[in-house]
Formats: sequence, structure tokens, C-alpha cells
Amino acid sequence: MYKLLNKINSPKDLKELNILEKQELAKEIREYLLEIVSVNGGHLASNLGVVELTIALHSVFNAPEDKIVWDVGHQSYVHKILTGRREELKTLRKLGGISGFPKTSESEYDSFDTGHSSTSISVALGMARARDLLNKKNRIIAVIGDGSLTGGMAIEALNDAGSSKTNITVILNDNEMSISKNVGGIPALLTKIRTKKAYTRSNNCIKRFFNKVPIIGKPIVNFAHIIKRSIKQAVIPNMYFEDIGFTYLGPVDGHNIQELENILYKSQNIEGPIVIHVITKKGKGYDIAEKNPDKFHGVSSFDIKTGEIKNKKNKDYSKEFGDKLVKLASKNKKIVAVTAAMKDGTGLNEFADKFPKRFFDVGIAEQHATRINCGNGSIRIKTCFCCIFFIFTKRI
Ligand SMILES: Cc1ncc(C[n+]2csc(CCOP(=O)(O)OP(=O)(O)O)c2C)c(N)n1
Repeated sequence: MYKLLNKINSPKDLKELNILEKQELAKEIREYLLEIVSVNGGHLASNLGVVELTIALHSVFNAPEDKIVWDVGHQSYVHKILTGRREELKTLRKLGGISGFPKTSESEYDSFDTGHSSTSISVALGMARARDLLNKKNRIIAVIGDGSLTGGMAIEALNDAGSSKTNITVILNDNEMSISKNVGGIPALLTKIRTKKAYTRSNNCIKRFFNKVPIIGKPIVNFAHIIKRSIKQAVIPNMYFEDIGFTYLGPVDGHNIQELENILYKSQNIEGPIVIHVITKKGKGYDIAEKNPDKFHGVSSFDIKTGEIKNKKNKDYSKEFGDKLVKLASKNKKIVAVTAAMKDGTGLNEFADKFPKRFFDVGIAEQHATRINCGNGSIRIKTCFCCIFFIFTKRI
């Protein structure tokens, strides 16, 4: 059934495939992910979204010498499949089974133990600095989602890495989603940058057209080249990454293995910190998850045909909390809720629907969330990662 997948026992086997075979392999990996996660439960949508990206990374780089640091790590199933743990993945979420996150004790290909978001750039920068001190030349790659990029630690790391001049590659996996729709100014910036694709395409069309015009065509193209940077600045309002010291590459279609490999090879000839902006679709290849990426972010067992969750719990702690909060908030207008990108996971869906003006999703930014001040006398309910609830009563 898994003709190609069954032959992949390490990235070395992957490197021997041609591009058509890799595309076929991507299909098999998606089927395999569905087969396992639909029975065991797990993080589905994020993994379906990084199939081609992971294939390209392991085709171009030489792990484990080159270090791939997965932010959060919930999207590392494909990496595990390609690094000798295909069969072990069947034990996901079972007692004594494989971890759903990178674990250094599990494999030399897992470069860091993760779980919390927004840490990968700091980790990768530390590894890059250690490598430089040891006069080594291996590549260090951080793979971070647009959701995780909203975390303060990621921004602090970008600030440091941007001025460091060290060789480090940040792959920005931009699917416009955290668990729910991503929020805030940084996602808005990424949306603006994505328009670069339209800019690059139109730029190439214009170039092709003028190159064909006799005599004056070529000088026009040359002139355009000189002012390209200023055009870029005008079309892409904030070249945030370049301005803080990164070479920005992309955006690139994260489901096109050939394009991904090309840009990754290109990045190897560039010195200093690099950001490669990769556009992916959460849930890619499984229609039901593409349409409901938040529901299929982390799931328990489900029916592949209908997407229906099996053995649904009627009540759990988060649901109890959410129900009670809605009751209290109906009576008390001073109650507001603040969550760090965990609306669903902390039972706040109904609260958000009923009291949209009193609900604040601040992005994956727990530190910031704990200091949000909703005014004197307000009662702030804050929900964070791992369903830890802070209830701040009357502020004095
Ligand atoms: C500090 C912290 N807060 C919240 C979470 C819960 N969490 C796990 S994945 C995730 C969304 C990550 O979004 P993104 O980085 O864009 O990755 P995607 O799943 O979209 O690929 C969140 C909020 C976490 N792991 N760590």
C-alpha cells in the first residue's frame, strides 16, 4: 500500500528519489498520517500542512549534522516518519509510545525537546553560536509557524539573530492560523508581504515584455533593476525582516517540493541570518481538515470519511469552566476574558460568541496576557496554555 514510504528508513533513502517520486511519497505520507491519527488521535492539520516542507528540508539539508529545530514540535510527525520512526509512529498517544514532540532521547535527528511555542529561533541561535565557536560549518534551521511568531520570545530572538551576522535559517511556516485564526499586527504584516508574490509575478511579466521590445527594451529593464529595491519598498510597505538584518527569501509555495528545494539550495549560498517565508495550508490534502483546521489541530480518534469525532466527551474541565464563566458574565458586565491563542482549548468559544467586546485573544503571548489591564475594577479571567486559569478579582 505504501510503496515508496515503506522504503524510507532515513533521509538518505529520501535523497535518492526524483521529484515525481517525492510527490507520490507526499501523498502516501498524508494517507499514513490520516490512518494513524484517525485511530490514535494527535495533531493532524499542522502535520498535513508541512509534508512537502519536511520532505524538502530532509532532501536538501544533512540532518543530523545540520540541525532542524521545530517550534512547538507538534508538526514533527512527518520528520519522525522520514527519520526512521515510521513504524513507531503507530504507538503515538499510547502508553510507552512515541512522543508527539521532538525528543532528543528518542532520536539523534531531534535536536531539541520542545512543547512550548516561540522558542525555536532562540534555540537555533544558541546552536549557531556554539557552532561558530567550534569553527564548524553545519547548518542550523528553525521552523516556526506564523502563530508562534507572535510570541514575545520569538521576536526577542529575531532581534538578536538579525544583528548577529551568524548563519542561521528561519523557515516561517505561514498558514495564517494559530490553533484558531491568527491574530494581531504581525499576521497583518505577513499578509502584506504575501502580496510580494503578485509583485514578483507582475515584475517578471513586465521584464519579459520589455526584453522583447527592440532598442529601448533592455535599457528599461536595466533601469527597472536599479530601482527595484525602491519599488519593493513601495510595494511591500514593511520589509520588516530585511530591515532588522535578515535576508528575506520568498514567499514560496509550501506545497511545491521543487520550488522549496530550489529556495533552500539558494539559501545555502547566502551568508548571515535568513528568513524563508513558506506559504502552506493547514490540513492540506484532507478536505475536511482544510475546511476546519482548528477542529483538526489536535484531535481524538475520528471517522476519516465524515470527520466525526468518536467517543465525544459531553463534559470536561474546560467546558465546565466555559459554561460557568458565561453564566457569571451574563450577570456581571465587568467580567472580561483574555486568552493566549487558546480560545477553544480553554473552553472560551461560547464566551467569545456571546461577549465579543469582552473577549481578547492576544496571540501566543502569555507574558503579555498576564499584564493586560482592562481598567480599574474589571474582573479579568485569563486562560493560558495547559488550561491554567488565573482569576484576578477586583483591581485596587
Ligand atoms: C507558550 C505556548 N502557548 C500555547 C501553546 C499551545 N499551542 C500549541 S500549537 C499552537 C498554535 C501554533 O500555531 P503556529 O505556530 O502557526 O503553528 P501551526 O499549528 O499553525 O502550524 C498553540 C497556541 C504552546 N504550545 N505554547
